[in-house]
Amino acid sequence: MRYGVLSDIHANLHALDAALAHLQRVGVDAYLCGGDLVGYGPHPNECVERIAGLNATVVAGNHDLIALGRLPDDQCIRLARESLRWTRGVLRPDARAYLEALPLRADVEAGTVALAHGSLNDPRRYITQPEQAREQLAELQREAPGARLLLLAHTHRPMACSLETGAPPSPGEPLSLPGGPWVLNPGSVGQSRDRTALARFLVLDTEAATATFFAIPYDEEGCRRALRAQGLPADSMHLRPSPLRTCVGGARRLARRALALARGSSRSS
Ligand SMILES: [Mn+2]
Repeated sequence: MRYGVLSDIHANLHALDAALAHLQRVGVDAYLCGGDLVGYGPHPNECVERIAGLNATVVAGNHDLIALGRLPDDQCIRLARESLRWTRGVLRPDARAYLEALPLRADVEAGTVALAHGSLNDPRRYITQPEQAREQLAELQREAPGARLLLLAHTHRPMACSLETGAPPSPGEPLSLPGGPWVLNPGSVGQSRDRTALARFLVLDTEAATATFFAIPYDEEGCRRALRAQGLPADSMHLRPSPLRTCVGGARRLARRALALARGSSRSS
């Protein structure tokens, strides 16, 4: 089976339609969605309707749960809180009912592929580091020994990590998934956190055992116009890395590397 894997759509219909058109061109048999259909963007009802129309296997994301009032919004940045308040006000009963019915976790292909939003047991947890991904794989193998793939979302950053490798995936090139298990994260369709706004998603081919990541441009101006028309901040669809955030992130990475080096040398001494 060839699956189109989408997540973190965040009510960005312009990005979602570009992603779906691309997936239709490359050809997929079914769709998987890792949640966060709503929040930040101007088209929550339309995005829910699109995903519902795909007959996709979908799990709930933290933004979906906050929009439904099933999770508190105290861990959100102000932009997210305000946009979720707006989302709650405009969500139609049919879209709400669709989101209400979403599970936190789904298994496909006879339990060989697991799908969750943040981590296996917590839609709010960020799995950003290879070591965290490997802990998730160990947990997955304990509870579902037949599982070969864990599809996660939430970080808005693409990830392909196995027990042996954690190299960032290059868009457009099929990555072969020998052995396994693997954690894959397609990145976000509707809210880039990179320098440029791109819709990210992937194609998972379970017969060929490959994953192909995509990062494509879309009509971001159209999305900005729609945000303005709703009185929402026009940059909600693109959280650029701030110099401060980049700096803090860089310092954290350096500290982690130093710690790993120190551990390595203490083991060898
Ligand atoms: Mn998200």
